Amino acid sequence: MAEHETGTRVGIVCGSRSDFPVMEKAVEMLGRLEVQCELHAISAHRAPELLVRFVAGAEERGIRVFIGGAGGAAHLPGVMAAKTLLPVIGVPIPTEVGGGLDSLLSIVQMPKGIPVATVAIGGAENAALLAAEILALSDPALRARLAAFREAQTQGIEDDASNADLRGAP
Ligand code: RP5
Repeated sequence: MAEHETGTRVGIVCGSRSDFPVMEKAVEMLGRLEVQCELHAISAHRAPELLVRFVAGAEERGIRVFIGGAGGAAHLPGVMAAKTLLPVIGVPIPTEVGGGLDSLLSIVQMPKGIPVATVAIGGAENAALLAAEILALSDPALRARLAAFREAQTQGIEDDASNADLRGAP
């Protein structure tokens, strides 16, 4: 395995342990793709210094992409993005306000200058896939695993019993 394929490459932070059930789906997806990651609960407002410390030290430890998940006034991914030049992917955590619309707008509406690539509310799997696609730009083996994932996903739909009549159809 090439050196760049080993060690933690994705740093996942969420605002609270209560976000873990959503964000663990990102961990699981990255695991399927054999991408090492680490998951932390660090609130941007309750422990801002720790968050900044984590982000500042991450690149030196091999992290190349961040995923930040938060709910409510979800400033965490924006704060992370402000402190790094690595890409940051934001995951709006579902809440009781319109199913997480508060989180979505807080993350997606970053003012210009500091980008956060935002996925759907609760979209932790897509955040992981996007992180893997970014890493795959310089990792052909990971690109191949992503291609295999896509293929299996499509095959699963082809093989679904509801599509039996369509097999072999033009
Ligand atoms: C945010 O507040 C977290 O990201 C979480 O989604 C939300 C609620 O946090 P807890 O009150 O459950 O710690 O900071």
